[in-house]
Formats: sequence, structure tokens, C-alpha cells
Amino acid sequence: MLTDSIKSSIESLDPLFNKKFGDISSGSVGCDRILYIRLPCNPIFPIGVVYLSDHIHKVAPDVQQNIFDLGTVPPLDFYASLDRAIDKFQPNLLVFSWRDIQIYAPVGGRGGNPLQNAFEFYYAKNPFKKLRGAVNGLRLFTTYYAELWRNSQLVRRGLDRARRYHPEVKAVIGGGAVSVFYEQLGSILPKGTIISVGEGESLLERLVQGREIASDRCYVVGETKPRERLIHEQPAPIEKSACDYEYIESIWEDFNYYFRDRDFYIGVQTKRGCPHNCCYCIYTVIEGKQVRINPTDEVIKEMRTLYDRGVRNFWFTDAQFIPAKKFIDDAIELLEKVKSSGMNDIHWAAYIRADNLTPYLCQLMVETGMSYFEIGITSGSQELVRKMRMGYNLKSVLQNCRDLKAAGFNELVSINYSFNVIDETLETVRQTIAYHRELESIFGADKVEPAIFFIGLQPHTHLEDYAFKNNILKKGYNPMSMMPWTAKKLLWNPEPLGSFFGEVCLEAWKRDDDDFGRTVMNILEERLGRAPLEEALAAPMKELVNV
Ligand code: B12
Ligand code: SF4
Repeated sequence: MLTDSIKSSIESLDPLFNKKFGDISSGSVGCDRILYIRLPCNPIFPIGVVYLSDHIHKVAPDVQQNIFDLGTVPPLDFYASLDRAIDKFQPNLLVFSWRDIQIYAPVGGRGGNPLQNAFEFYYAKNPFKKLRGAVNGLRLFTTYYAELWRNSQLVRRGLDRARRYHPEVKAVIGGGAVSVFYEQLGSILPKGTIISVGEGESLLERLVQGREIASDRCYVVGETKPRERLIHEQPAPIEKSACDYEYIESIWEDFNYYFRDRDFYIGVQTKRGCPHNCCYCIYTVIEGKQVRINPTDEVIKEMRTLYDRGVRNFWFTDAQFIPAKKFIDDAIELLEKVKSSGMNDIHWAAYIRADNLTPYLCQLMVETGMSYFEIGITSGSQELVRKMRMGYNLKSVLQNCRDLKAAGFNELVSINYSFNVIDETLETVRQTIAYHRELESIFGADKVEPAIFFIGLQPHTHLEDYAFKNNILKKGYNPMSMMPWTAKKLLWNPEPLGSFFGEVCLEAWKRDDDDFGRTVMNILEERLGRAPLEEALAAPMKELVNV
């Protein structure tokens, strides 16, 4: 009901909009005044627009640019501050960057704890709890659709305002959220908006140079349709050099926002791409399977410029910091240079595959200030890890964790588990418990935090294919839908074990919602016991044949 009315009001605006302003995508004159608008987001450093504007400055230094980050603006001021930014800069290209849409996570999100609300609604037996889940879920639901509506309105409003100065102004939109949901977003964005998938450097370059864009990873709302398998097309090979922060500072009025508070982790990208095939993951398609390493001297130079501005916390924003064994040497080279650079009071974090470590790399990681370690194994059962096509060897992960501990790592380790992805059984849960307890014995139970996720199903993944083949989802479903019956399938927790996990999680929130992950593990062990560790580490041969 609500989505329909939002959609129809958006659609009802469309003809009006297009009649008044005409087609915005035609014309081959290049754009030379670019305003980057990062759409509202929790305050995460907007590394995407920073890199894009840096790139354009390097290839087209005459182009005037400005950055406006709605992540730093209070919600009541979104529209007025956007108007002011446009009046002041008078752009002829609006670059909208949209970071995230999906908020299923076991943490307090923008609309409360989404996982808890959903599970209370779907699985609670107590009618009061179910009602609470429904009420909170409704709040989340409205927040979600209101955010989609608001962002589409911000694009319209921006275009409308900018046309006062440049009737031919274009809007282009990209970013993580757009890359995942590019097919669906076409229905809520104004006609003529260019929707971009993946990295935006080459598309923006074409736009400023007035070249054709049809061959890039994009399509134009109302004019062209996304090509079949657009998301699987390879990104343009671009060699990244150190971001020129002096320039960025000159085009971004609120540059200091993320530097004032020393808690922020500032993004630095060291490579793009991931060669793996994990069944639920779309990074590998967005960034492509080919790993492109940024020259280490350039990475160090970029870190140094940030360091000189007071930054001490860095997040290496790669899909994977060490994507495979053959990239271990690149990681070593980078960390050796960090070590010899004199930046010896920094902290850094990244997504790291814990199977790709060596004792020397572990030592470097500790020496250079790795402050947080996340192990994304998903399951402690080797059999399941293979079925999910993750390519992890759980035995090596344990050995590498021992090496990391021996190298002096004494910080928090977060272990990501997503139960019930494919073919989970009570036996594989028992194996996961055994594996988790072994990690606790390596790092110390107080240092190991199990993060219990349920996979949010994403389009263009193997898991989506699996859902089609097993009649869980039908082709043509809407992956952005939050309607309870669709959301239940997208928040992946299928039966026969779905209700069991639902009930265990509810019990964990009741017992201790401040220590949810550990409590889930304890309840599972109380109910199911623990398998011998060797069983967790072995994958039966018949499974290997099937995979
Ligand atoms: C690193 C990372 C994190 C780190 C960020 C650390 C930091 N301080 O920066 C951490 C762990 C904190 C994190 C958290 C979350 N993340 Co995250 N994260 C990523 C990851 C791996 C890389 C993002 C990144 O910075 N890349 C490097 C920069 C340079 O790339 P970029 O910003 O995407 O910009 C490029 C392109 O997108 C494009 N582009 C960007 N804007 C525009 C605009 C135009 C017009 C054009 C043409 C192009 C363009 O060009 C840029 C340069 O090439 C991506 C997955 C991925 N591989 O992209 C997920 C991703 C962005 N995260 C995602 C999500 C959902 C989250 C969370 C909300 C998860 C959760 N449920 O809690 C949280 C919370 C974030 C928040 N807002 O509060 C989703 C967002 C999409 C979605 N599903 O909704 C992604 C895409 C993962 C996924 N596949 O689902 N994340
Ligand atoms: S290793 Fe990480 S980034 Fe690569 S495909 Fe698997 S989950 Fe995705």
C-alpha cells in the first residue's frame, strides 16, 4: 500500500517533470561544473566522491568541482542546504552518490535493530512480543521507504534547482547502493538520470569530455534499458595515484568534519577487485574478479597526506585486503612501507581473509597498528564453507590465527557467522560451535566476538540462483522490497531450520541483548552440544564432488 502510493506519487510527478524540463540526457557538450552530492548516510567518510573528484581533477584540471556531503547535515536541513549548495555553485552536472540501502544487521540501524524486529515479528510465540516486532518493524519499514522516497526527491529537487542556472544540466547517480540495485532504482528516479554501476571514474570522464556513454556501465532512465549482465562487465582499467587532499580540501567546505573527531576511520583504497566466488557476495561482481593493485608508494603518499592532517585511523576499503595467496607479497610490501614511513602511531582495519596470512605478515600487521580483525568465515564447518564456494581452508585459518596471536595481536577479533545459508544441519551447527571454541582458546574468550548475521540476499549472486532453483524466489521478484512476505525470504533464514534459529535468537536477546553473539553460541551449545573439532575441519569427499 505504502510503496504503491509512494511509487504512484513519484510516477505522477514524472510527466510534469519531463514536460517542464525535457530530456536531460541528450547533447554532447561536456560538463565543466560538477557538484558531487553524497546522499544522506551515517557519517562514514565519503571516499567514493573524494576519489571521483580527484580523478576528474587529474584528467580535466579545468573542470570546476565542489563536494557537498549530506552525511554531515541534520535531516531537517537536507532540502534547504541542497538548494543553497546549488545556488552557490551553479553546477551543470550533478553527481549523486548513494552508499547504502540494505540495513539488515544485528546492530542498531537507523530504524532500530532490524534483525531483532524482524525475528520478533516472524518467530515470536508470545503475542505481545510479536506485536512489538510488528510495531517496530512497521517503523523500520516506513523509515526504509521514506529514505528511498527522500533520496529520489533530493535528486529531483537538485535537478529542478540547477536548471535555473543551466537548463541542460544532467544528473548521474552511482555508489554502492546503486551498483547493487541499479535495475530497481530506475523506477524511482527521474527520466534522464544516468544510473551507473561500479566504479564511476571512466563514466564521469566521458561526461566531462562530452563523449558517448552508452558503452560504459550505465543506462539512462526512460531512454535505455540496462543491458543483460551489465553488472558482470569489467570495470575500466584505471591506475590509481595518491589522492590530492590539498585539492579536495579546496573544493569541500566541510572537509574538516571527519577530521575533527579523531574516532573516524578514513578510507584508503589499496586495491580493487576480488577473485573469489562466495555464493552470497556481490562485491566480486561490482569490482570485478581481476584484482588491480594501487601502487604502494601512491598508497603511502596518500596516507601520509592524511596523517599530516591529523588522521590516525585508516580503513583500507578494499573488498578484500589480501584477496588470495598471490597477493600476500603486495600486502607485505605495503605494510613494510607503512612501517618504515614513521607513521608508527596509527590504527588500521580492513576486511581480511584469514586464510591468506604468513607469520611474517602477521608480525607486520601487529607492528603497523592493525586494531581490529574480522574473520568472515560464515560457518565453522568446512563442508558448508565449500558448499558456499568460499574457498576457505578452515585449518589454515586456525593456524594463521595462532601466528597472529604469537605475533602479539591482543585486540578484539570479530568472527562473522551467517547460519542457515545452504544445507545447514544441526550437525554443521555443532561443528561451528567446535570451531568457535577453538578460536576462543587461541585469542581468549573475551577477545573473540561472534557477530551473528543472517545473509541479506542480493541480486546477481549464486545464492539468488539457488533461491530460484529451489523455488524460494520467483524470477522478477523485487530485491528492494520490504513487504513482510518478501523481506522474510530476503533476510535469508529458510525452513526447516529457520524457526529454530529464530527462536534461539529471540532467547538470546531475552537473556542478554548486550552480548547477543556470545549468548547465541552458548544457547546453541546448550541445546546441541559440540562436535569434535576434526569433524568441523573435514569435508567429506562426496561433497567435494558435488561442488
Ligand atoms: C569498506 C566497506 C565498509 C566499511 C567502511 C569503512 C570506512 N570507514 O570507509 C564498513 C565496515 C564500516 C562498512 C559498513 C557498512 N556497510 Co559497507 N562496504 C564497504 C565496501 C567493501 C567498500 C566501500 C568503499 O569504501 N569502497 C571504496 C570506494 C572508493 O568506493 P565507493 O565508495 O563505492 O565509490 C566508487 C563507486 O561506487 C563509484 N561511485 C560512487 N558514487 C558515485 C556516484 C556516481 C555518479 C558515479 C558515476 C559513480 C559513483 O565510484 C567510486 C570510485 O570508483 C563495500 C563493498 C564494495 N566492494 O564496494 C560495502 C558496501 C558499500 N557496504 C554496504 C553496507 C550495506 C554497509 C552497512 C550498512 C552494513 C550494515 N548492515 O551494517 C554498514 C554501515 C555503513 C553505514 N553507513 O553506517 C553495502 C551497500 C549497498 C547495500 N547493500 O545497501 C556495500 C555495497 C556492500 C554490499 N554489497 O552490500 N562498509
Ligand atoms: S572473499 Fe569477500 S569480497 Fe571476495 S567474494 Fe568472498 S565475501 Fe566477497
